[in-house]
Amino acid sequence: MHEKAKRIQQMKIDTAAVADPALADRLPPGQVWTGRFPILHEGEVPAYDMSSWSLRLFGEVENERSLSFDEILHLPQTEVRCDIHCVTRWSKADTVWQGVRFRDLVAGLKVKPGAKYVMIHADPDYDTNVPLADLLGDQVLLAHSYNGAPLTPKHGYPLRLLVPHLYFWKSAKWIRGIEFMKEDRLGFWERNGFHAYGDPFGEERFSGEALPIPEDEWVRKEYD
Ligand SMILES: Nc1nc2c(c(=O)[nH]1)N[C@H]1C(S)=C(S)[C@@H](COP(=O)(O)O)O[C@H]1N2
Ligand SMILES: [Mo]
Repeated sequence: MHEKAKRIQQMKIDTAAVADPALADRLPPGQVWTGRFPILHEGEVPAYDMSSWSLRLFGEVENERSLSFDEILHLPQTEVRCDIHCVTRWSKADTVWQGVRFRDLVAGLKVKPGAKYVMIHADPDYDTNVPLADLLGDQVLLAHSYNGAPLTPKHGYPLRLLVPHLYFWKSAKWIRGIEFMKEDRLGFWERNGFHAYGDPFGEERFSGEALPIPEDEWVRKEYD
């Protein structure tokens, strides 16, 4: 096992799922399972007046538009069960989310053929870039609920992205805009040293030199 993961396991944290050998091949290198749900973000948790909230869809599309929350709830609804993997080394197995598939959301937009990348815009001042092809899969959701209940404010109420196959910083909370782009641009963490793509199984944590994130940092953060 990865040395760092082993040391983390030896810390007295809730790693109930770690002992389950059935999960072993689902754990990316350098990660440790947690039964908790850590809360991580930059800045303050935003508060919303839902009558003025909207999700703006723009850039390389024929039909730019803004959707109200109500319109999103009227799109086809999907449930996704997935593992999630944060670059600060925690992974959580079998999380269950409800929302609208990204591809169902963009179905009516007429995305232009030149659009190859997407910038997800989120509050407060957060953005992250993902290749368009990665967002079209079965498991990519605009999630409004977790375990059948609306997202809590700290986990992204009213709407967050869920891209389970990439590190969890790509799963922006409090999303407000989806921008379709011809060329790739870097988002917030990607400009600050994180990998542009972020495949957990390839351990694509950083774009250059490893950032000095203590391996047990997440254990000291808030969680529920
Ligand atoms: N808007 C916004 N979304 C964000 C972040 C952030 O700072 N701002 N942090 C990301 C990171 S690094 C992680 S690990 C996850 C954490 O989500 P959680 O708090 O629901 O566990 O949110 C991601 N989405
Ligand atoms: Mo993260």
